[in-house]
Order: sequence, then structure tokens, then C-alpha cells
Amino acid sequence: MDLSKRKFKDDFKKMLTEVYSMDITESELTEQFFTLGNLIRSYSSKNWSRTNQHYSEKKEKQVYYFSMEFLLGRMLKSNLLNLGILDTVRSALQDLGIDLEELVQIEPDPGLGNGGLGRLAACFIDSMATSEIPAHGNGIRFKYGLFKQKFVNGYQVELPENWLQNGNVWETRKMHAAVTVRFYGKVWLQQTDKGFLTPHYEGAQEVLAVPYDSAVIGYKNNVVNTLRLWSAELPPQDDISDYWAYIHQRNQIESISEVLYPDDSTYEGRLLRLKQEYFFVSAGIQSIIRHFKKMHLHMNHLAEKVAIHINDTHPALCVPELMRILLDEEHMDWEHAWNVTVNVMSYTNHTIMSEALEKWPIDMISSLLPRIYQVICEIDRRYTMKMGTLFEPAIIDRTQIIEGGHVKMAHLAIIGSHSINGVAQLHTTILKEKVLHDFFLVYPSKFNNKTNGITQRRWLMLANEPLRDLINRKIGNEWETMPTELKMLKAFRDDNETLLELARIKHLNKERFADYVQETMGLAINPDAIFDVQIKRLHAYKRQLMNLLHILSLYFKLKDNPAADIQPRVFIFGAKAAPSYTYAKQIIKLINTVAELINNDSSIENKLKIVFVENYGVSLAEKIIPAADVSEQISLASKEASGTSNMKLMLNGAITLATLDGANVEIKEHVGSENIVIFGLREEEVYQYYHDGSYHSRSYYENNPVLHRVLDALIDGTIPGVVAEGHSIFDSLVQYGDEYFVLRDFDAYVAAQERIDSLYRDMLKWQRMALINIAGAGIFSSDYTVQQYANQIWDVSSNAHLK
Ligand code: DL6
Repeated sequence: MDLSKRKFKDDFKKMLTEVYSMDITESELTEQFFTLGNLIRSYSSKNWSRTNQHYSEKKEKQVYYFSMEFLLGRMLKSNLLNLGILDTVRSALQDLGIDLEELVQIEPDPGLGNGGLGRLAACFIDSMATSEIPAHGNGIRFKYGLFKQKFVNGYQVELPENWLQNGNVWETRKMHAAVTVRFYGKVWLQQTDKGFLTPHYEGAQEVLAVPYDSAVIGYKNNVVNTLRLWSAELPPQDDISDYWAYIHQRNQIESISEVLYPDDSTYEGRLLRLKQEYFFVSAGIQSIIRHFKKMHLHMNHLAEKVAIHINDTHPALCVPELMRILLDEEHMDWEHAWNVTVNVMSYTNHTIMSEALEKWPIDMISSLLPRIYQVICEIDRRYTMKMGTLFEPAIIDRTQIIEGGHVKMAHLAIIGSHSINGVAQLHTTILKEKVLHDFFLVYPSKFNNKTNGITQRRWLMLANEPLRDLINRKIGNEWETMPTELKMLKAFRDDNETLLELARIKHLNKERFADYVQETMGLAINPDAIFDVQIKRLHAYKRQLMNLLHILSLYFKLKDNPAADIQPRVFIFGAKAAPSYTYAKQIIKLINTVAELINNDSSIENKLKIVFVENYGVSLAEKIIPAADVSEQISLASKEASGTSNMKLMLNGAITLATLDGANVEIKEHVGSENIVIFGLREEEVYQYYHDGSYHSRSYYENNPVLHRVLDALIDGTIPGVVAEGHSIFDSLVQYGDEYFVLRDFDAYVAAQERIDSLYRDMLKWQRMALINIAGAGIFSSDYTVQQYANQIWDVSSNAHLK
């Protein structure tokens, strides 16, 4: 948009007076933040309604991306950037004596997601608006996001994340669009006068689903899509006879949209999770149908106008919910309704970890969602009947939806969708050949790959402005919307001036991060050291533990020989563990304790430091990633579906140290094996071990003296204060088989780390590698990923043409 500094300053002062009756000198950061937020809203509101109008008038097919998580990050700068007014506003604010960076800090970072899956959804909605795809997010407006992580004596402690405390400037409550969602009760089918079978409900609990909409602003294109998050409320009641019963009921209902991850170690916690899933699915689909009906088209045409994407299994109830509506409310016959449903739905699988493949006990689902359960049973019955004639019984047994007293959500999503995709080539291959092989036999044409992506706007243009400026000076700014244009940077691979400039920028970012660490943790780190970064959820398969064992081996090397020639390193971790995941929490305690030991040991002369940042999330990632030299992507091959921090880090010039897992495989293809450091078992070797059962971790402990010493340190008191954790972790590796082959890959990892050490010594060579990584990162933009979804799965155009 066109905006002069003068106009902005006038608008800002006017808004401040209107909303707070203050002038700038009286106002504080909070008032200034909300004023700016409200101004951004007013600047985008016209385009928001124009976009919706355009979609309605043109009867554009629209996509609804159903996701339990949207890990958005702060939106202030992102919205300014996408409106094209970031520099103007920054400079105008400066004239008014306001520092934009200080305002940014006022915005809470809404943790409405756990990790990669939620952040992917956030990248996707940004890219969909930018790519002019008529697509909207649909999720839950959790009152509390993912817990706030604190370390107390090295242990993770979880505190509530009350991100809505001061209100959310970006959202609008849309009471007129509220819908009712039903739980519990009894249901039976009755014939109406017109001969339809309609369900009758008795004793159902009704929950009011109220949408809160936020604008999703496309990058400089006038498109504004919608993120709709639902909040659960008690429906208005005329007569409150029992006040306390009313309060109790209200609390119970509001709890549905209260916390992102209810405690799943209890029955109540799991039940609440299932309620959440149905809640946003039912609300979202009802609202889509309401909207569709305004077009006055027959329901048979739904799939021509609507695509619903099921992001992981959490929204898999979309399938029976749409069926319920088509059958019970629209009186379609089963065959037509099923045909429409399958054509509307598509599903992404994000993990092969069996514990994440959701299943619900029949008792729970049948009592909470009686009609939905009936529909699921019928879907399952028809599936087994139809496919039973075509495939052997064992395949049908393994693929049916209801099995062993449970409803399997992935099976429901697969049977009810026309497309099933994995999130990296290797992951999709593993789905087809192993994890979902039976389904691949049944539905080969449904399977496809869509490698994940990230938005270069947040992860480079905003997070790393010095690098953005350098790139623009070298190759212009076409890459901002056509990120593969970053490849033009390759022309500078032998240009020492550019490489030195890259080094200078990296150093600057490292200094900034070092300042932050000093301020927040009181720890001095050396920006000349290698900044070696592993940022992701804490999970055994991601092998933060292997990273730590290597750090210990370096530590002992220096203890034995203080003059040992190693490049100084700062190992940076950011990770939250699921509250009930004891082993992951033990690893956190161990890392923190080793950090305490190493960081305070003056005999190693600051050659090693460990920084474990508290409460890792999007805002911290934005600080760490531009400062990273090394990107640790060291999961056991076959276990990481894709990874996305690998993409963000390479885009910022970090060198990937990786196993051939997830999207690392494709990163290697794009940068060439000389610009990435690969090590470790390959996926087929891992499966071979599973097959022949020949991995015996104990022998690695017994025969590898370095490993032996490092592992003994966990249990012999070398690391003080971790008796229980040390033993548990030691046993998991040595006694109980080392599920993720940490000991098997250790030597290869150490060798890979030595290679990093030696590469880093040649500064120009290192920067050349960094440059090639940045140049090769464009293909991993979520702009391309969503365009592929649009063309190949959703069948929607990616040109709303609103310019
Ligand atoms: O697809 C986004 C992201 C991948 O990059 C990660 O590799 C994968 O672990 C993550 N999956 C999940 C699902 N876990 N559960 N449930 O977060 O998805």
C-alpha cells in the first residue's frame, strides 16, 4: 500500500487520541503497540472485505486448512512487511521517538502449537495469501498456548502461557457466525413425512462455537485471507435456576478451548482432547456449509467449490462430520454423500512415530459423539465390504478403521480423502513402502509427496535484515516472491568481497545473540566460536542426547589435554519436552547439568559453552537462526518426517550437519554433497537392523573407549546431581537396546563434527558453503509448497487477481 511517513504519523497520533485519549508523550509502549496494531487493521480492512467479496462474487473454490495448531509467532512486523510499509512505519515511529523493536516485544508470542506441524500451518497461511490462493485456516482459539518453559535446578517446569491476558489486537469476534456443536446424548433415526431418515437427539450437550477471525495479509498483493479460530462457550440461557450448576457447566464447556495439550496421561485429559478435535471440526464444517449455501448450488457440487485439508490426524473427524451433515441435514444418499466427501477431503501425514498415530477407544467416542460413531461404523463397514472383494483379508484387517476396540484416526482420514501426502520424499516413500504400505496397495493413486517449506519473509526478510540487504544489493529483490531466484547468488561464490561481507553479517548476528544470552542468562559466549545449533522439540528420535555425548567427549579431550586443538564452540539448544514425557525431561536435566559443569570449568578456557535457552519458541528461533553456523539435523534416519528448522537454518547460511533423514536428503541434492556434512546410518540400514535384530548397543559401549568414558560419566558422579537421570539414560542406551541407535551412530557423528571443525578453519571456504546453501534454499519456500498443494491436491487457482 502507499503510505507516506507524514500520513502515518497523523494516523498514529489520531488513533492514539481516539482510543486512549493520550498524546505520544503520555503514552507507554503498550498503548503504542495497540495503536499500531489497530492502525494495521484499519489499513488492511478494506482489502480483507474486498478479498471476501471477490471470492463470493466469483464463486471461487476455497480451501479450508484444518489444523489443531497454528504456531504464528508475533504478527506485528510480519503484517507491516506484507503491507509493504515496514520501513516507512519504522522510520516514522523513530521520528516520533518510538523504537519499533521495543513495540515488537510487547506483543505476546502466541504458542498455539507444539513444533514443526503448527509452524508449517503458519507458514502455509502466509504463503497461501501471498500466492493468491483462496485459502483460510481453521483451528482453535486456545486460551492458553503451549506451556511456558522454566528451568528450575535444571529441570523443566511448565507454567501457563496466558497469551490473551491483555487481549489480541489482531482478532475480531464474529458472534453472528457462531454455530452449535453437540456432544453426548442419545441418537436415533426416524423417518420424516418426506421419507427421509433424520436423527433425533435426546439429552445432548450443546456448545456454542464462536469464531474469532484474524486477517492473513498477503505480501504486497492486496489479498487478505482469514484465520478462523473457534472458542467454546455456553449457549445463552433464558432461565438460570441453579446458579452454581450454571457456573460449573460454563467452566466445563469453556475448558474445551482452554489448553492446547490437555494432560493425556489421564482419561479426562484424553476425552478433552477428543472433544477439542470434534469441536473445531464440527464448527468449521458447519460454517463452510453455511457459506456454500449462499451460492445456491446443489450439495453435489460441494467439491467444486470447497477443499478441506486435514493437517495430521487431529481433524480426521472432518470425514464423518461432513458425512453427517450431508446425510442428516441435506438428505443425500450415502453414495453421493461419500463421493462428495472424499473429493472434498485431503490429508497430510506428518509422522511415522506410532505413538502419534491417534486412536480413540470405542467407548469414549461412542458416548461423546454417538451420531459420529454411527457414521464411522458405516464407513468402516462399507470399506471392508467393498475392499474385501478385492484384497486379501489380512490387508483389510490391518486397514480397517475400527480395530482392537479403537477408532484409528489415520485410517479414517485415508479412507475418507482423495489425497494422502507425506512431507518429504523419503517420508512419503517410507509411508508407501512401510508404514502405510497396505493402504498404498489399496489406494496407490491417492499417495503423493509435498515436501515442506518455510516462508522466506519471516525467516530471512524479517529475521535477518542485514543478510536480506546484502542479497538485495547483489541480485535484486525478485527472490522475495520467486525465492528460487536466490540461485543467482552462486555467481558470487568466488567473490571474496561478498564472502567477507557474509562473514561480517554472521558475526554481527552472533554478537547480537551473544548480547541476548549475556543479558538473559548472565553467560558470556564468544562470537568467534562456532555457534552449533539444535532447536526442535525434545524427543529421543531427534537425538539431542547424541549431541550431548559428543560435547562430553570434547570436554574430556580438553580435560586430558588443555592444549588440544579444537575450534571453540558454543552449543545452543532450544527444546521443550511434552510434560508427561519423562525420558525427554531427563535429557533436559542432563543437558542443563552438563552445561553448568562445562560453562563453569575455567580449565577449558572457554573453548566450550552450552546455551540451553528457556522457553524456545518462534521469537527465540528468530534470534538464534541468523546467528547459527551449524545446523544439527541428526535424527535417526527414517524418523524425522521432514524437519523445517533445517530449511530455516540453511536459508540463513548455516551448514547442515545431518543424517540422511526427512528433507535433509533433498537439501543435500540441492546444495551438493560438498556443501553439507552427512553422516550416519541410512534408512535402509536402520530397517535392516530391525529386520535381522542384529544391533547390540552394549558392544559399542564395551568396545569404544571414548564412548565408554562418556557413558560412564553419566553414572559415576562425574556429572554431579543427575544420579537418577544418569542411570535411566545410561540404561536406555546400554541395557535396553538404544532404540534410536545413538551409540551406533556416535563415531560417525564425531567424525562429522571433526570435519565441521576443520572446514570452519578456512573462513572463505566456509562462507562459500554458506553462500551455496542460501542460494539453494529457495526451493524450500512454502510459497512453492502451497502452490503444489493448490494445483495438485486442492484443484484451486493461485491467482485471485486483486491487484
Ligand atoms: O511437517 C511438519 C513437521 C515435520 O517437519 C517434522 O519432521 C515432524 O516431526 C512434524 N510432525 C509432528 C507430528 N507429530 N505429532 N503428532 O509434529 O511435522
